[in-house]
Amino acid sequence: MAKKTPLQKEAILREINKIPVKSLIGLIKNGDFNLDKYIEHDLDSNKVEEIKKELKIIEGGLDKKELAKKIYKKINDDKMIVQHIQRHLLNNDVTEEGLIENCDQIDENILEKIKRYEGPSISSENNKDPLQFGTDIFFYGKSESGKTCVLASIFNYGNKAGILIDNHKASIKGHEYKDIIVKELKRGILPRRTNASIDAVTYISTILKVKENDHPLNFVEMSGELFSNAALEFDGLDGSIDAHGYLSSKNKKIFFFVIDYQMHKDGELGKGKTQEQEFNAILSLLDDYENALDNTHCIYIIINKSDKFPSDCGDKNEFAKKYFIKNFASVNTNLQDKKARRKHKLDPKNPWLRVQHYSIGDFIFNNSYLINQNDECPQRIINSISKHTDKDRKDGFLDKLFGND
Ligand SMILES: Nc1nc2c(ncn2[C@@H]2O[C@H](COP(=O)(O)OP(=O)(O)OP(=O)(O)O)[C@@H](O)[C@H]2O)c(=O)[nH]1
Ligand SMILES: [Mg+2]
Repeated sequence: MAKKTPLQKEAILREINKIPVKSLIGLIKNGDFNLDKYIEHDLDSNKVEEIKKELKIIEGGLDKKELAKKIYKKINDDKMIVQHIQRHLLNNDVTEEGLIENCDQIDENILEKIKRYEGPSISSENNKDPLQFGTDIFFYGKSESGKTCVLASIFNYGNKAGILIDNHKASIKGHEYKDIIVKELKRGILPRRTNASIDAVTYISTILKVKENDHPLNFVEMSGELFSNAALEFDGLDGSIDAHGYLSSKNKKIFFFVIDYQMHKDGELGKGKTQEQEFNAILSLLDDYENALDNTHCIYIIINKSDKFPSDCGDKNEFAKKYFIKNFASVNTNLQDKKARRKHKLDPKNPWLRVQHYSIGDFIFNNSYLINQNDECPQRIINSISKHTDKDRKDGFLDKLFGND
């Protein structure tokens, strides 16, 4: 077998846990890698054991000190996630004292958190209830752009501030899901990827109370992959964008287009369309839902993960606006065009299009563990939503809800 090129090696190490053990052994025999390299790149421990057995590598044969050094470096370079650090600790690849001594971010307190870390425990499930009367809030954006995190952070802040009250008459499954992701977020644990199936599309019904006014809201949770699949299907037959008919409901709407700043800055390395291409595709699909757009209070462009903005970026919302206009020019033109076409229907006091930065807080360990929650972002967004939905009150929307008309 010909030796792998450095690029091929890099690709293999990136996807190490997807490669069959047999091939991994072949690569060692071929002289491309040694087992240390695999361990350093977080190969699952059971696979490591299999390889050791096969190659009769005995414990102690590996240079433990060298391996530990590489692990500490990876942690310090912010390239290792909390689950992998925990596993290296369990495998005795590193010691507790070694972590504290050699890793800048790890002290006694963080070490305890690593030891006690448990992954996220729940996935969203369709709640089967029909959508409640209120304003529906949709999140669109690529997988991993941070939609579920934004949702959890809004609820976390809203509950803490006492302004989001569960509407238990509906969306029981949605509430169960929301309660758990919020509880876990408080402990630094981030939600798992939302399943890319219509069945995982759910909503959480809540009442936003501002100045003793009630604003009923339905937050719709959906996976980015489902959104990507919808963006690929242009024949109009694909129902994923209108899962459970939520998009075509008569309710008023708010859209969050979540743009992953970090993904864009890193060069959109993932497979499939870029974020810009996907948003344009989604906007074309939304053309089939004229009513939804006509009934839309606001489209928020969320430039997400703003904790990764340059430290000298100045005002984050200004930076986000400029970033969007410069780097997502075609999406901006597309949206401006949609806005111009319904100019006469729009609320002159509240912009139909808003660009906002968002960050759920401060992270450590390659964005896998949240150490501080940001309250400013959810507060600003909730405030803004309440201004848009205030118009519903003036239009008698709530009277309809409570049957007073
Ligand atoms: N730096 C930073 N990273 C974030 C932030 N929010 C989310 N992340 C990272 O992005 C990852 C994905 O977040 P999710 O909310 O699960 O993404 P999603 O868009 O819901 O993904 P799908 O469910 O697959 O569509 C998280 O696990 C974090 O690592 C943020 O504010 N800042
Ligand atoms: Mg999600």
